[in-house]
Amino acid sequence: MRTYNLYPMNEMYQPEKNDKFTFGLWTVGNPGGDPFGLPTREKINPVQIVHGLAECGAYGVNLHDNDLIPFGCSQKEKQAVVGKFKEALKETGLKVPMATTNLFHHPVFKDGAFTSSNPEIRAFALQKSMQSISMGVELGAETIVFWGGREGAETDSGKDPRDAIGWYRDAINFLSHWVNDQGWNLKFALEAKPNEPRGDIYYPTTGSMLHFISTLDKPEMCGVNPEVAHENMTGLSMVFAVAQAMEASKLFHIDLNAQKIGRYDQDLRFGSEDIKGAFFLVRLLEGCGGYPKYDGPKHFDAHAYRTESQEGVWDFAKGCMRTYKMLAEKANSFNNDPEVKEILLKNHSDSNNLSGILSYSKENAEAIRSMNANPEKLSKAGLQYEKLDQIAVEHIMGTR
Ligand SMILES: [Mn+2]
Repeated sequence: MRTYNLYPMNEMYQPEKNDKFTFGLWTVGNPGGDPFGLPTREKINPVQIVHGLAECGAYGVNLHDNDLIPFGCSQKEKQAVVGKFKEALKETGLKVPMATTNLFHHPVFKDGAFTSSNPEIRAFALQKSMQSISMGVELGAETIVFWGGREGAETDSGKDPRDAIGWYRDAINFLSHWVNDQGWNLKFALEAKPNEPRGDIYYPTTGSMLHFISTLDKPEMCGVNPEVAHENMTGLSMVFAVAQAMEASKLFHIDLNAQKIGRYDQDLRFGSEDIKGAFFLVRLLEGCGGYPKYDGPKHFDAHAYRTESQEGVWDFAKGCMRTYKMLAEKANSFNNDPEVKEILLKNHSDSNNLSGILSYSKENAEAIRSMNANPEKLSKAGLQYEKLDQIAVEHIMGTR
């Protein structure tokens, strides 16, 4: 097993293939347009993106169907574009671990795709998803992400949300049965977002997605794709969302970026906001507390500031990966800090050997009922979280 400090300083944070760092075509390919202004840099084509990402040290590239092939293009055009893309993948060794379907850009999806009131549009959304999944399989994708950007409403006068929720379930069930019938071994990763572009979106959080999965025909094939920005938009904890997904063995994919709480979806460079939140997230993903590490792709779903030229886009991409590796190193040093270990050991000690009676049996219920508890004494101890948190800050800042 490699340890970071075996390497000279300047090579310590170089991305490696087994880091499984990935970027979407739409992330480094983002030309800097926003709802108020035109693009600020040239659009680069998918083949150039593949070569650029390979030079940066990324492991893979992800895509929406329409990032690669324009909406409504002919079969012949499609084959030519996909052929060139596959050639670039072969030349660079880049993988396509994840594919997804654009069910939000075209006006036909203005009132939802899987949750459109119009069954004809719901059927078209299925057809587009099937084509997109087929292309993903052709490119080697193992995970299909579903982000329902238009699956929501500005007003609840138009449809009953219970219908919409049911239609979404019908669609995921349909596609999971279809994938199964094709003999493909794919995973579906469902991505939540509270709002934007819709006023409100159904299944607004990772927690609501986790419950939704338990209602599906093939729950074993479905997990979640939490995004830092999406959880933070609601003011919720990304660490808690990811922990719940990991504990349920449902973290199938992850979208790393940064976000100021309560704003529009900023998709900032990973670690550029809330560095302590990013630290505890990386610590979770890298394995801590006796739990294994997450070993799926780590996808940076973010884009460079609008102020940047193409050079700045690659600065952005390298920055995402470098910050992840720096935080992984800091998380490791925090976990191995003797003072951290000592405080945690003390707070978690079971000196009266009580953990055995905390799972239910009739005997344990009787033991709990007749226990001589002393809440006054128990409330006296300070937990030293001030010290623990400061130690975390010192590790992040590099002073410890
Ligand atoms: Mn986002």
